[in-house]
Amino acid sequence: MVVLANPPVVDQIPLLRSPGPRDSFAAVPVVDLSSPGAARAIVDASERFGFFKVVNHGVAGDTMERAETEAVKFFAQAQADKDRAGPAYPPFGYGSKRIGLNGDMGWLEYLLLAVDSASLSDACTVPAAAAFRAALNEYITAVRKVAVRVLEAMAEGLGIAPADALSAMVTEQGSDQLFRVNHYPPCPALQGLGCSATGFGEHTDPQLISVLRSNGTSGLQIALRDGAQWVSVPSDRDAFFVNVGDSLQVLTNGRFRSVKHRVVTNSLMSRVSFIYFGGPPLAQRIAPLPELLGEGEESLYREFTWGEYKKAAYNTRLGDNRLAQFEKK
Ligand code: GA4
Repeated sequence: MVVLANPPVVDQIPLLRSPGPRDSFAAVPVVDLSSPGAARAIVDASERFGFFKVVNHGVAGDTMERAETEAVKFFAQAQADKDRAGPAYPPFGYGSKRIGLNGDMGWLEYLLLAVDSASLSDACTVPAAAAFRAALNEYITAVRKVAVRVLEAMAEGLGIAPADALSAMVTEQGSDQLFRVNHYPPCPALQGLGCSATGFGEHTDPQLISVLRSNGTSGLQIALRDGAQWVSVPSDRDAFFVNVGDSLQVLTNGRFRSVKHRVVTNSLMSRVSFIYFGGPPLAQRIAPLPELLGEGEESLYREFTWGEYKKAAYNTRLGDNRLAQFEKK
């Protein structure tokens, strides 16, 4: 038995086996967004993994750096000052360790923010600092363009018309876009013990796609073969990582898979990540696109709206299979 001199404060947070070098996902699909083969590569990666990395995306390094610098400053504040920007529920703001409404915990603190059009919603008064807001708005405008290009490439690769059939869902008036800034502080108490604190437990994202960028600290892992194997994704601060979400799995009738992922904390270094979640308006019907249904092929899912799915999602635990209740038996 291991007896710790100073028991860590991680007692409510599940531990995970620390990733070793052999768990690294060297084969993460890389999509060059500026190349003519991007559409094909995106469809291929979305079918195989529901996950890929995007390079040559055209977003200036400065835009990413500024947002990161401001985020680091925000999280470096005294706890009492950060708490004034909370709670995260309802509906938006700063949160620490608690994820969702049903008891999930992770070794992180975060900002959960609403996006209107291409910037933070005015209704979302957090963060208050003008420099941080400006940096986030610049970043959000840029990352949203990447999301739109990826969704347009998906439509092209899938042979769906019009070109904005998917991207319009996340850009039209009333689209339910979210933005999240996560800070995973190091967890030195577990150093050398062969296990790490769970930063963000395993889950799939409910939206169409999520676009993530992190600093140079790794920690993101994705599940291969429906969870039979977890692999760590080497960090790349110059790239974006795209996850297929549950809604896109349904829109493609299961052809694209929403990828299970999680974050493991580092024992020595902070991880900071930004995630843009592209969701549709609440009234959007989520059902397979007719062009993607073969002759006589039926939807694998009961019909629902994004609003219904979102409501159901907030009644689940993070690791639950949220689509299961919408599958046709
Ligand atoms: C996962 C993806 C996004 O981070 C998120 C998360 C949301 C939350 O943190 O409030 C949820 C989670 C996420 C899915 C199930 C519910 C809702 C926590 C939770 C237990 C913002 C989202 O949209 O869904």
